[in-house]
Amino acid sequence: MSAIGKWPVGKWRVAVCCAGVAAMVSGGCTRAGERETVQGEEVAVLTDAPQVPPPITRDHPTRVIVNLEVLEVVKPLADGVEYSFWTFGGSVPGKFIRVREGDEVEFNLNNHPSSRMPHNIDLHAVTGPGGGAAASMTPPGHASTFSFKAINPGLFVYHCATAPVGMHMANGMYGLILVEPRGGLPPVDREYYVMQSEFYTTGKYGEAGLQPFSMEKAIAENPDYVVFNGSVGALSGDSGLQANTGETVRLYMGNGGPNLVSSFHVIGEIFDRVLHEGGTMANTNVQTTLIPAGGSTVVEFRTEVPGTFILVDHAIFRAFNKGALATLVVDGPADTVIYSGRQSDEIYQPEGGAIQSMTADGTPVAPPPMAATMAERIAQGQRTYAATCAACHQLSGQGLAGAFPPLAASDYLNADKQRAISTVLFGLTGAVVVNGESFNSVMPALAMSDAEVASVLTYVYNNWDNAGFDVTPAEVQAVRQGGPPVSAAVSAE
Ligand code: HEC
Ligand SMILES: [Cu+2]
Repeated sequence: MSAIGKWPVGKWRVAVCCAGVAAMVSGGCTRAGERETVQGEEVAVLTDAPQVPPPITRDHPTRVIVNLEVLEVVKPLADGVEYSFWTFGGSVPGKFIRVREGDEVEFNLNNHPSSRMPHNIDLHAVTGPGGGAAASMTPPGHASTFSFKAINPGLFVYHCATAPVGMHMANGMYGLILVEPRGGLPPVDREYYVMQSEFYTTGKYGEAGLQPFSMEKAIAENPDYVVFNGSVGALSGDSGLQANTGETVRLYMGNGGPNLVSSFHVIGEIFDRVLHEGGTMANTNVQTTLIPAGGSTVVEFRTEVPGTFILVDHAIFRAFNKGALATLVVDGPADTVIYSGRQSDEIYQPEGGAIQSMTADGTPVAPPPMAATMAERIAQGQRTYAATCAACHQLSGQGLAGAFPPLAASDYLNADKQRAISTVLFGLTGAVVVNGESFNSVMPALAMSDAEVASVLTYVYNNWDNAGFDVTPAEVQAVRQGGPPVSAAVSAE
């Protein structure tokens, strides 16, 4: 793609030529309050994310007609997971709208006859009560019209504001409208539209089937999914963003919330320029930028080296456990001065390097010497317990209410030695009841040797009013050879 638009680079919305109360955001010299004449009329080009309508090349405001259709659709939220989305234009986020400062916008909101709900729209670009919400309340099979003048330039969120507002937003009703400043934005090679948002489902993350909205989780602000552009993986693999080396990329980023603030970051890139909160102020050389719920930001960067760059919410569990990941693949020749890639890989072994490790493939690293007797196992197990288990189950085995079950006097633990061994070897997920209290969480599989597992469990069994069992390495080995329980994922009790 070649340079977009016709504006001089470097003229970054600074009112250099206007004195006093000049229109700060303008490349031109029109004074604030002074109105340009509206000329002509056109129908707005609307696009689905990640595409953005072409830049506006007009040097005057016009009457822009926006036709936006509300559709309720069932679509994938993740692999095997479906959701009934309420949308502005058929997908999440809603269509991107692009107008120019000073434009008069005639807004037609059409609610498809197949909808079950009335909907409306509150555009943050509107100066007027409710941002147009009351004027645009539209029952299924109806169409409403209102108009507004785009007074302030910037990147604005729009969303449905029909009660219950939170639910309409949580179901996908938000998008972005860009009001370009009079002088336009500096040209770039690529522009993309990305919007972060959360979904609250009755099932856990990844639970298959059509998932209903969970009002309870939404009120608790505890989403199962945090995604870019409406679903897990919407912007990765073949659908990821693309660029070539040496290009400038501009991302129009929105955050539909409904609850969370995004700590937006691109792994391996630095934002050369950020239009803070989608307004006029430009910050430079930024690593991570905040996008408020119901807010936006514009980031720009130059692609210097090829590779895959990952867009994340740097509240990082959202990225790796809830879906907030997208990719930008940059093609082109390498520049080893800017980034060398791996230059060497040698063994590093500091003295006494008995580092506790939880390796991905489960292979234990550097097993400690074998404890021969039960007493030795208890002694050795105490150290392992403090180093590995206490972080979650606490030093005296009392656990943490609501999060980690107790190991002290645990009926679950004492009922079944093999099951306890299996828990440490293979991990445990799903609902378990310990001493009458239920837990439904995840214990990770811990990469430990047979001897370590034997020791730590012998220690646990011989403390805190537990059953006093001895657990030998041979017993652990037998359970290991049997493999993880078939229903490891749904597990126990
Ligand atoms: C990262 C946190 C974490 C660590 C570390 C951890 N556990 Fe757990 N453990 C849990 C959670 C969470 C559960 C409950 C899992 C569920 O809800 O399905 C659990 C359950 C158990 C249970 C069964 C329930 C009970 O209370 O009797 C046993 C036994 C157990 N852990 C032993 C251990 C031992 C021994 C270690 C150390 C070698 C250990 N755990 C390390 C989080 C942890
Ligand atoms: Cu709605």
